[in-house]
Amino acid sequence: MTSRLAIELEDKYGAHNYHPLPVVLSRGEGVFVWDVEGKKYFDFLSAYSAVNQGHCHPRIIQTMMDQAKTLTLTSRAFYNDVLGVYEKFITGYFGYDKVLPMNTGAEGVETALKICRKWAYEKKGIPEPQAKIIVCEGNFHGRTITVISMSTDPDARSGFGPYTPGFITIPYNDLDALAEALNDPYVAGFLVEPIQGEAGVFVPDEGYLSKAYALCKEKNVLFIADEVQTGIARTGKLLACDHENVRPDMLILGKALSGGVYPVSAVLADDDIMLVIKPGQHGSTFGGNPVAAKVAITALEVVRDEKLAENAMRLGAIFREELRRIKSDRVQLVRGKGLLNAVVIKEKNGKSAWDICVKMAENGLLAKPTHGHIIRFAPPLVITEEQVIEAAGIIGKSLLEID
Ligand code: IF1
Repeated sequence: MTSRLAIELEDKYGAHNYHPLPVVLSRGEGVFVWDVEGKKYFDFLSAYSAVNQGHCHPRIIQTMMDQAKTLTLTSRAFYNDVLGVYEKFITGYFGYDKVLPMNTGAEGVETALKICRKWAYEKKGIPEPQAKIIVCEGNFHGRTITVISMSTDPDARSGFGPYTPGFITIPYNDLDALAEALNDPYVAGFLVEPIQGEAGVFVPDEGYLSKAYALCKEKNVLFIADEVQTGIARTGKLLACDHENVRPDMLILGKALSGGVYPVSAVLADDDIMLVIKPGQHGSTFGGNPVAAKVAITALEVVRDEKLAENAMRLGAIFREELRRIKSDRVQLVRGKGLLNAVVIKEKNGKSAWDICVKMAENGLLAKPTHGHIIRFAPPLVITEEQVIEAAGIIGKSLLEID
């Protein structure tokens, strides 16, 4: 296999729903990936924060292989001997009564929306089907029809109508707008990313989450956190909500819940919310399968045993400091939390963030532009201080070379 052939094959036989950087990867280990020609790169995307534990983490892979040889899937028509153990583990880990296991992040979001609506009718007393859920401009929660119905991004949304009704959109990081929207008695939930990822790692003002939570409580509205990207140690705490000591009424996890080896997502909530769902009302063929359950336990153990949240917190600060030292007027702004960071890039001489990413790839570091002028930097959390400094050097060098 060569890079050229792999790209030709994808172009000819795959739907054109992505526009990847021209790099063809064939192997990964820790913070590094290698292309088919053997060139080594720092991975500063981490599969959009799915491989927080590093590529092919030996403990996670061993767990997966052991379970794959034993029992892979039973469906939920029967019990299996792993799911309950996982459910006990994850609810203890995050401090909730119950978990509902799914596969992808978008399914986790859909699940939370369904639970929220049902809770609205059965517990809050909103007349069916009038429940509304507040969402934020610039959100990214996945790709299903209902999820894109909440989107304000034309690329994600246009051409896919008719849309699912029942959402109120307000600006992100705007407590007055939230307070105003919460005056509607038919509001059941507020769905929010603690840091907006796709919007370009948009970090809200300090106090936004805790005040938003308090406003929701005043109106008996569920605070639903989409921590699919920000959760599992990425931002320097186990959950991004932990920075403000907010405990969401519903917590959505995905991506790094499996360390990026398998699609595993989950919704966590307490009994008064979760138990509105009765047998037959929601589920998934693969959700909660034994491989997923075992893999997720080990992936979460690795986060704790290797102190990945602490590492992300410490090295994130060093990384941003290094980025701010880069002497290039292309760097307009460095922002982020823990190891979820972004640089806002000034476009000039016809060279955009995309060209910088191509240059960084040449120099051995992979990252992806978002919205044309922002580059997200999110390495696996197993990265070391020396590697962070070396990587920042590659970024700086690439920025200087592009001009
Ligand atoms: C793609 C972005 C990241 C997410 C949050 C739910 C989901 C995601 C907060 C859905 C997924 C992805 C999917 C990926 C690109 C990506 C992304 F750039 F679009 F915004 F990570 F930053 N909630 N995020 O970020 O999870 O169903 O994909 O498992 O290619 O669409 P999923």
